[in-house]
Amino acid sequence: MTPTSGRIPTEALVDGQWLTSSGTFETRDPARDHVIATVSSTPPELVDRAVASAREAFEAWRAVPPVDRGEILMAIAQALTGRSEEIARLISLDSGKPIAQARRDVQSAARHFIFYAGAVDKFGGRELPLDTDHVTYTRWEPRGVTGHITPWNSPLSIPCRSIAAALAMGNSVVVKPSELAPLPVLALAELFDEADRVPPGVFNVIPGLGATTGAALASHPDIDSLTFTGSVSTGAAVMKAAAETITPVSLELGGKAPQLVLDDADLDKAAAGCVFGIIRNAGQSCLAGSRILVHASRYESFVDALVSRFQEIQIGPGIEDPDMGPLISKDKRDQILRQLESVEGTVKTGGGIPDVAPEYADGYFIEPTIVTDIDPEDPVAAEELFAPVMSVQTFESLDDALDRANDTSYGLSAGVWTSNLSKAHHAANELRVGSVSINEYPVRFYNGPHGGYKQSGIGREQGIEALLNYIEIKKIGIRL
Ligand code: TXE
Repeated sequence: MTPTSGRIPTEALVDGQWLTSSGTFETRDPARDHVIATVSSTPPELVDRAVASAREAFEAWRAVPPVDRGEILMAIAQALTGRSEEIARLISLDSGKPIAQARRDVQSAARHFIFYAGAVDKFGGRELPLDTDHVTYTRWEPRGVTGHITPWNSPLSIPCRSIAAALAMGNSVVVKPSELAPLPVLALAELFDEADRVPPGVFNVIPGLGATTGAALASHPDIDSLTFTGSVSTGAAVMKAAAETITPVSLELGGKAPQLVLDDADLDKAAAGCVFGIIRNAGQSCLAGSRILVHASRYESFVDALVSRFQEIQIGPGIEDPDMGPLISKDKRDQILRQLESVEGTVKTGGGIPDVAPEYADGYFIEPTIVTDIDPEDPVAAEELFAPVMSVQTFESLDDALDRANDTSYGLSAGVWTSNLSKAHHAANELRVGSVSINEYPVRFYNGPHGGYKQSGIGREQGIEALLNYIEIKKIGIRL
């Protein structure tokens, strides 16, 4: 199957040139275990060139008037929208995402460009009232060369949210997409390459493996900021590398989102929302609602409702738009199956490999799984699995539910299901997470800040708040 009508770039884009490397890696279709493309693995010397070209281009880009930068970003949004179906198919094929969710990934990516295109001439420094003998003010200035290390689960919208913000503020970009689904960012690179008015070197893409290309970017001494989305352990490694040169980092890491189903919740809506919250992208989302906490009085009926919904979930290749596609890799699927075999709890439904059409028999599919009676310390209940696996536990009171919800090293997201406004607000205030969704899960909005408490990260991406990741603030005082 040809995922796009045009060329799929597989090389690095450095200083406006497509460059191959002798080393390569393969990216696979998770629904078939087929190689889709062989991609250049950018060696450290070429990472150096990419950073050097971004350094040189930065001087030209920062001098472009903000309103012109906005027009250029808007043109990228239009180019993305113009090729949205083709790119959505590429996302679905490379990451396994159902095509409807892949289309949404392209739409979100375009919206990030539109949002930051509109922000360029609306935000900046301020005058600070001091006295009549001075004029004092602040300026927002771009940081310089920004590095972006991005994941595969939303392989276009996650890179675009930080790339668009960085470019809007006048920074140049070097992005390393995940080796597990690098093609969508390479398609974006093609749009940048074709765009008018983007100086070469402003936008560079260096595909490659995390341990080599990623590590070379994270430890590069001439990077002025690093944005990373991925696992907690790799986030910690990136932060350590950045510490050597005091490079600021923005980290969006994992989650283990609780969903609190209170005794007054609409159980039907809560069951539908909890199911969507875990099967969306096959649970491979930092927002995945994997810890269901349900009031003891509703426990049995709620578990029954979840189980019957799980048994209706259609599983298949993303490109055929099922409810749920495959996991990203065979290793990951097999690791989850092993964890479910040894879980201290009851597997109510799922726990195995589903039946799929024979041509997809080698795909990395897994059944959506519910585990009850689980030890809260069991890794299935406590750790981010990045799979369509939920645990269901009970609570007796709202305070009990909030204590359990907060009893984790993660703090990215939580859901609350209730018909009581006071309880909803109380829960929203007490949950130690970066985003709370009430009576829908997850409530997603591209224009609000996204990030986590505790080990779920540092800083926020998206929205106006994210602009602070991509500026230095200078204060200036003048004696009159
Ligand atoms: O993540 P990694 P992986 C979580 C999720 C998932 C787990 C592993 O739990 O199961 O992480 O996924 C690059 N220096 N999330 O292996 O390793 C790598 O090439 C610099 C949560 O994909 O964190 C890729 O581009 N870079 C999540 C990126 O880091 C390195 C999204 C992420 O890879 C590197 C994805 C290194 N030493 C996974 N090693 C979310 N928050 O949404 C790897 N990389």
